[in-house]
Amino acid sequence: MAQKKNKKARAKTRAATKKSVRKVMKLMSTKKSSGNGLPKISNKPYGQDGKALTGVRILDFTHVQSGPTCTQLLAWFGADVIKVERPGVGDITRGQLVDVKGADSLYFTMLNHNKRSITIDSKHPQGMRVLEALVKSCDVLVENFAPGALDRMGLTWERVHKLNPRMIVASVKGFGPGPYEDCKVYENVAQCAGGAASTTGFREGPPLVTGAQIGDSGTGLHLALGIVSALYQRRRTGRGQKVLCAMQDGVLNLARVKLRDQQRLKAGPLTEYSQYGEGVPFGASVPRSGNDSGGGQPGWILKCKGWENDPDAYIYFITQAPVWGAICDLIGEPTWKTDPEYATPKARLPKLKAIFRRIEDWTMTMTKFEVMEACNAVDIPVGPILSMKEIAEEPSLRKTGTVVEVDHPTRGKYLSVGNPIKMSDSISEVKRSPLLGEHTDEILKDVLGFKANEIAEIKNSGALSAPKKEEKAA
Ligand code: CAO
Repeated sequence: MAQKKNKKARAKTRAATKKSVRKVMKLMSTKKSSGNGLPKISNKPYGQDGKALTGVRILDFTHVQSGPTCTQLLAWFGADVIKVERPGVGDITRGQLVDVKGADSLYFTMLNHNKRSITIDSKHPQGMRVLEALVKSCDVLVENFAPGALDRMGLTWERVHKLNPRMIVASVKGFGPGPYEDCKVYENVAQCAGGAASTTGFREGPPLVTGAQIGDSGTGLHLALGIVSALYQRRRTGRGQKVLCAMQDGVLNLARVKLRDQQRLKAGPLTEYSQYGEGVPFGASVPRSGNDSGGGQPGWILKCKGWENDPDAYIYFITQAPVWGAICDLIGEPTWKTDPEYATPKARLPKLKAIFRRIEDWTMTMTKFEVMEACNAVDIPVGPILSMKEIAEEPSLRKTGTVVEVDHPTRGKYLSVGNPIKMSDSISEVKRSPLLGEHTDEILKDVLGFKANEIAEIKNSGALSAPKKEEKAA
C-alpha cells in the first residue's frame, strides 16, 4: 500500500516537474510568445518570479576550483546543478586543507553552494547508464577534467550530442589547441602562462603570482558567460554546442592591458611606469610595474599610521589629474598647484617617486581610514588595504550578502562569499554545499525516473558506492 502511494507521489512529482519544464520551454520559445518574441511582462513583484536560470538543469562534472566556481554561479542564478562525484571520495577538495576533522573542507564548501550531489562511478557500465540518463535530461554538461578524460569515459562530444542534441558541453582546460593542449594545469601555472606573473611584482624581484584566483575562478566566470550565451543561442537554433575556456586565455583576457603596453613599447618608454621617472631603460618586454597603476592616472601604495606593526596599514593613493589641486592643499604643498615643475601631469611624471614620498609623509600621520575620509571628502580616489580579517568583519559586506554566514551539518557555521553579481529579479540565497552523494536517491527517482527495482539493480552493481554494498529492492 505504502509502495503504491510512494509510486503515485513520484509519478505526480514527475508530472509536475515535466509540466513546469514545459511551461518554461514554452516561455523560452520565441515563436510561441507574444510581442517582440518576448513573453508577457510579469506582474509578480520583483524577486518573486523565479530566478534567471529557473528550468535549466546542469550536469556538473567539475572538480577543484575552476569548474565549481562556474557551476556555483549558475546555481545561484537558479539552475538545478547536479554535481557528479566519484563514490567514496568525491571532489578531491572535500578533503584538502581540512580545518575541522571529519567535515568537508572550506575549500569545498565555499565553491559548491546550492548544488545537489550524486555519486557515480563513471567507469562502471551501470554508472554510465545513470550518466547517460543525466545527459538526456540536462541542458548543460560542465567539466574541467584533464584533457581527454571525458572522452576516455566514453562521453565524447559525438556521443553526448547523439544522446541529446540540445546539450551544451562546457569545458575548462589549461590551454587551448596548440603545443600545450594536453597539459594538466593549476591556478599558478595559468597565471604564469597567461602573462600575469611576468608583469606582476617589483622590477628588481622575480615574477609574482597574485592571491586572487584569476586562473581558476576567473576562468570559471568566463565559462559561465559562455554557457548562458550558448543557452540563449539555443533558443534560436534549438541545438547545443561546445564551449571551451582555456585558463591561459582567461588570464590573458584579464591581463589585456599588459598586451596593450607591450605594443606601446614600440612607440617609446611607458611614461606612466615609475621606472621611466627613475631613468631605468625599458627592455623588449613589458616590465613588472610594482604598485604602479595600470591606467593613465599614477598611483602607489603608501604607508599609514601604524605601518610599523600592522602589515596592512597602507593605502593606495591615486594622483588623479583633476584633483591635483586638492591633493596639494591636503598635504600642505599649495605652491605645487601653480609651480610649472609640478602643475601638469607631464611635469610630474619624472618625479613621481619623490611626489609619492611627500604624500606619504602626510598619510603616515593618519590611519588608512582617516586618510580615506579626508580624501573622499574632496573626491581623491584612494583605497585602504583591507585585510581578510577586516573584510570578514565589515558590516556593509554582510548586509549586501557579499559575505555570508552559512550553517553546515558537520562543520557548523562558516563564512563564505555570496554571489557577487546582484540582480533585482533573481535574488541569490546561499545554501550549504551538499554532503557526498546526499541527493543520489532523489536524483535517481525524481530527476531520472528510475523505478525502485532499477535503482536497486544499479546500486547493487556497486556503480554508486565505494566500497561495494549489497542492497535490495524497496
Ligand atoms: N568516476 C570514475 N572516474 C572518475 C570520476 C568518476 N566519477 N571522476 C573523475 N574520474 C577519473 C577521470 O576519468 C580520470 O581518469 P583517467 O585519467 O583514467 O581518464 C581521473 O579521474 C582523473 O581526472 P583528472 O586527470 O582530471 O584529475 P587530476 O587530479 O589528475 O588532475 C587537474 C586535476 C585539475 C590538473 C586536471 O583535471 C586538469 O588539468 N583540468 C583542466 C584544467 C583545470 O580545470 N584546472 C584547474 C583546477 S583548479 O586549480
